[in-house]
Amino acid sequence: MRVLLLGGTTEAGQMAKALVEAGIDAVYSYAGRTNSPVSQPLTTRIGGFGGVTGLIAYLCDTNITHVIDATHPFAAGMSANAHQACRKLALPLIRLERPPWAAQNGDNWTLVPRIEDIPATLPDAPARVFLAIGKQQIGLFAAKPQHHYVLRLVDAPDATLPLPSTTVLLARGPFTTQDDKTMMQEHAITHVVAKNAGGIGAQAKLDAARMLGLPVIMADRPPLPGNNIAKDVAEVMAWLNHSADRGV
Ligand code: 3Y8
Ligand code: NAP
Repeated sequence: MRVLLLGGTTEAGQMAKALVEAGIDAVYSYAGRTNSPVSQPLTTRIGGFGGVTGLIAYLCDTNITHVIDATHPFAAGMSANAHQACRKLALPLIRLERPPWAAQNGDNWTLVPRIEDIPATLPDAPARVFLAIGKQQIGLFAAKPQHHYVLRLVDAPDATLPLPSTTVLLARGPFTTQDDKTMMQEHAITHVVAKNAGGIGAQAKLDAARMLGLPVIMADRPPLPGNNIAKDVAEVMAWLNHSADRGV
């Protein structure tokens, strides 16, 4: 058995530890999106595969027998490629997916289907918006330049930002509620923008927003292919052991 673990999330790190403990031969894969990703206890490769064809070639060349997609719920491109490549090669694939967040008492959420729909929901009057969606989709908010945006990024932006009024916070999660509450007060945040990542690493901002009575604009997850889904590491390990027993 030789497993490719598509990572980049907290759960992928937990999955890596479980594979090491079980003595299973596995490779951890990062996209190379950040300058110095957290090190993992597995052999690690960094960078794209080169689309579906590149991924198929990689799977064949490295004799991968099982693929675990533990990428972020918004990493839809990687999940689609993994689904296509594994179907083509008839390779077993499972997606480790954490449950989405749900609004609680005291929350003031506006739900939108996609991140692209968020700028339209912002008010016309100038506001102070905490953008906690990373840097890949900041350009969408150029449609509402009247707001001041507080951006939290993993790495410093390598180009000028497409927004006239910004504050950049460099930080890598997981975050704490107290820190996020203090940050929102210090920056006089009036709106919080998030994507429904689920998990614990990014939840603090929602708890802080609730404590401060701030509105949250929450983008729903993109639809992902495939129906072999595990909600935690134990389910993935049971799937691996079951398929090993069946000799696949
Ligand atoms: C490169 C690996 C671990 C994994 C930690 C989790 C938790 C902290 C919270 C906020 C939200 C955001 C962002 C976020 C979180 C965890 C997890 C998670 C959100 C690292 C990592 C990589 C990335 C990529 C990065 C994206 C960005 C998204 C920042 C490592 C730290 C906003 C998603 O600068 C960029 O281009 C950043 C790009 C994709 C979303 C985006 O579209 O910009 N994650 N994040 C992975 C790779 O190369 O394959 O550097 O160590 C991992 C983590 N980020 O093991 O502890 O599991 O979700 N990551 C979101 O959830 O909304 C921050 O600020 O409140
Ligand atoms: P994406 O849009 O789904 O993928 C774009 C391309 O990046 C993929 O086609 C693939 O390139 C490459 N890629 C993505 N994940 C990869 C991985 N784990 N290993 C190797 N190549 C990978 O991905 P994304 O949303 O930019 O996310 C990139 C990484 O950040 C993923 O590891 C994801 O788990 C992590 N992450 C993302 C978010 C988020 O909000 N999107 C949040 C936290 C962590 P090729 O086509 O060349 O193979």
